[in-house]
Order: sequence, then structure tokens, then C-alpha cells
Amino acid sequence: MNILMKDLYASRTDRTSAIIARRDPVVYGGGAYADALASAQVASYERDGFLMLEDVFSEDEVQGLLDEVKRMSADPSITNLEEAITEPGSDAVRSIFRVHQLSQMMDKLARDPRLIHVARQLLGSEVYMHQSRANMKPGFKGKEFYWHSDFETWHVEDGMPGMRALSCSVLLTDNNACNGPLMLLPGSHQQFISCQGVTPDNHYKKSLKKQEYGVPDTLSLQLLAEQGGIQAMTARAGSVVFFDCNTMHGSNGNISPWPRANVFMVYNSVENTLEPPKYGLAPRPEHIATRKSFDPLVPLDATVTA
Ligand code: 6CS
Ligand code: FE
Repeated sequence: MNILMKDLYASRTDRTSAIIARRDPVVYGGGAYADALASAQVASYERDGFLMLEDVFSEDEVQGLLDEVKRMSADPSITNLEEAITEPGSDAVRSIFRVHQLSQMMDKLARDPRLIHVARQLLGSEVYMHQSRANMKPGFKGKEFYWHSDFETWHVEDGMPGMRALSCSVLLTDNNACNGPLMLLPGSHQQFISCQGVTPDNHYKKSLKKQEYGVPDTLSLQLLAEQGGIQAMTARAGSVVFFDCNTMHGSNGNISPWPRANVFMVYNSVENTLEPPKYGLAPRPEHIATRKSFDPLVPLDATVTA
């Protein structure tokens, strides 16, 4: 295969696990495309692969968002859709995908200046929504999300070309040590962990409940954890965590009585739009990976030009 065709981030091939140095920038255009973050915050994101902004949304705003996701997860016209994923072994709602199109409030959240301009600044371009979801992680029943790199899945199963996307997690409930907060490996975004195993057809039907392919090997995970430690992103509701598409992350199950509800907005650069999935895989459904339109999202505070 000539060098032009070589996939920098090959994974789930016949090869054993491998650690591949990231070849893409973390922050594009030097963070000059928008001025949502101060330079120290941009530098922190570039170093760690994530950035926490505390108390971005007011208590009233968060309550409104939480009521909205609770409404959606109790609405049969939504829970009967493919967008709604239940927890393994129960009918408790685990995730609702494509919330930015199922809910006007979530559409506004996706385009909120406090979120979208951070994404535009870090990704150095206009952005569109690759995927949105509400992860409910209900008390007692919310199961874990094992360690993974989102980009590994989005590259192999969605044909995302490069590492020019990021997730923005809006905390709708307090995330504390007891209810399964998001855990991130600082610095892990700089290494791509190539995973073993060949992706089964329709993998998403299982992976969104419990991921079994695209799961990093324990030796690579141990190396990343020993290099940069593990950071649990505990914070009050209303805080926001931005993390790079390749930052290794996971979260434990929730055996506390308190839900750990977060909304995730995945912004992809309009310069990084999806190509066909790898290895002849069938494209995943639209509600998991946007393909129909890569039109940039319009920020709520955009001035309408005549
Ligand atoms: O496959 C995906 O796109 C989803 N899976 C996980 C575990 N994280 C990213 C995303 O929600
Ligand atoms: Fe993930």
C-alpha cells in the first residue's frame, strides 16, 4: 500500500495492539479562530487533552436542561426510537442520541456561545454536530463506560479522517466521587492506541450498551495511566468538560442513589467531515454519526449578515 493510502490510525486490523504517536495538532490555528478561552486555558487543553470550566450554566439553566432530558427519557415517542439506548439488563434509559435535533432546548445548547465558540477556537474552523447524546447514568442502575478513545471508534466505524473533533460534556447533575464521574487520562490524547479484533457488523447495537471492540489493551492503558495519571472530572452541575476526540476516558457504574446525567455535544471541524468507514464497514445510522449535512452550526449570537 503506498504511503498516501496508509492509514495513520489503523485499528482493529489483523495486527496486535500498538501505540501510535498522534500526527494531528490538538489546537488548530493556534487557537486564534475565536476568542472564547484565554491563552492559558488553551495551553492547558493542549497539554492535558481536556479542560474543565466550572459553573458555566446557572442553577435555573441546568434545572431546565435536566427537566428536558428527564422529559425525553420518559416520553415513549422518544424512548421507542433507535436513538434511545437502555442499560444492559434493564429498561432504564442509558443514552438518548441526536438530542440536538429531538429537542429545541438541546439545539440551542448545541449553539450556545459558551460552548460552540470554544469548539470553533480549539478546532480552528466552523463546526458541525457529529453526534449529540444525553447519558443519564441513573442511580443504582447506570452501568460503566469502559476505557476508550472516541476517535478510535469514529475513525474506524464512521470514517472520521483526523483528530479534529472534540466532545463537550455539560454536567446536568453534580458529578461526584460516588456516582460515576467521567474519568480522563491526562496526556493520553497524544498517543493513538490501535486495538485488536475485527469489528462485527452492526457493532453499535452492542457497543452503545457495552463496548467490546475498539477496547484498548490493559498494557497500553496502564502505560497511559502511569504517564499522566487518572483525573475524575468531579464538579457541580452546570460545569462543562471539553475533551479531545482522542483523550482516553471512561466512567464507573453508578451504585449511588444520585443520577449522573450529562449531555455530550460532539463538535467536528467542517474540514474533517466523514469519509466511508474503514474496512468496508457499513456506515452507522445518522443519529450516531451525522452524514446528511455538514453545514456549520450557527452560533446563537451570530450576527445575521444582510
Ligand atoms: O460509538 C460512539 O460513538 C459512542 N461510544 C462511546 C463509548 N463514546 C462515544 C460515543 O458516544
Ligand atoms: Fe466516549
